[in-house]
Parts: sequence; C-alpha cells; structure tokens
Amino acid sequence: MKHICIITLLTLIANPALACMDDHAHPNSAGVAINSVRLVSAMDTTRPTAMFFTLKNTNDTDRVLTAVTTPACGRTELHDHIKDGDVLRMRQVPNVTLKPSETVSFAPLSLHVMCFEPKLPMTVGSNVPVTLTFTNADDTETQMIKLSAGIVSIKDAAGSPAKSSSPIPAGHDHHH
Ligand SMILES: [Cu+2]
Repeated sequence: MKHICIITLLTLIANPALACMDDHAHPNSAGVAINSVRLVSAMDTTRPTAMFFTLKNTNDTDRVLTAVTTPACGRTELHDHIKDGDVLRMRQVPNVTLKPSETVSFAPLSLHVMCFEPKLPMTVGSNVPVTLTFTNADDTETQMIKLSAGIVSIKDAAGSPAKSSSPIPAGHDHHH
C-alpha cells in the first residue's frame, strides 16, 4: 500500500500540468468556460437591455450556443452587430458556434443576448439566474448550464474578464 502511495505521489510530481488540466479542463458538462456574465440594469420594462459574457470552448469539437434564458427578461434573443455601410446594426442570429479552443466574447457593439421586456427592479450589484444551452455540431447532445449573472450599470457594461469572479462593486454616490 505504501508503495502505491509513493508511486502516485511521484506521478503527480512528475505531471503537475496533467493534474491541473484534470481539475480545470471541464468546468461544466458542456466543456465551455463561462466568465464575466453580466446583465445591464434596465430602467424600464419597455426598453430592451443586454447580457454579455465570455465563452471558451475547452472541447476538441465544436460547441454551439443555442439559447440564453433568464427570469429577469420576458424574452431573449441572440444578437450580433453587422456593418451596414457606416452604421452598425443589430440582427438576430439562431446560434453561435464555438470552434475547439475558441474564445468568444459577447460584448457591447458585438455579439450579445438581447433582453426584451426586462423585469424590474434590476439592482446593480445583485445577481439573477441564467441558463445557457449548448449543443454539439450535429445537435445530438444538449447541455443546459445554470449560473448567475451580475447586474451592472451601463457604464460598466464593457466589463473585463479579470473582474468576473469577484462581486461587482456598487457605484459610490458623490457627496458634498
Ligand atoms: Cu440586440
């Protein structure tokens, strides 16, 4: 028994990278690392708002994001921006494909989740549940990943991956 333990320990020492990859290569059942999930606080229920995040496909095959839903929004759509002459216009896309090892950022003026009929109140610094649905390329496997989105103000919408896992600080009121 002692002998086996020593061998195991030596194996770990010899392959620290392997041990590390085992811990982190599959952050959820979809094999897609999801970071910086944030929903821009809505001011009223009639004006849509947007959700952003960063996705990294850790699989060696394609993964396809097909839907993002949250009870904070009456209805959601996946949107992209396309250049129409000099103007950037939004358009709905049916899904977003992540190539193996590809990182895709949903961000202002780029891909985003459009949140129609936002539910109020949306307090900056609070969290709402969100579900991301992924499939494989031939749509034979579906994974629904549940996590939470932080509510951010419009000025913090661009976000940064470094801030992702820490709580979003509330803005300071100015004082006289
Ligand atoms: Cu949009």
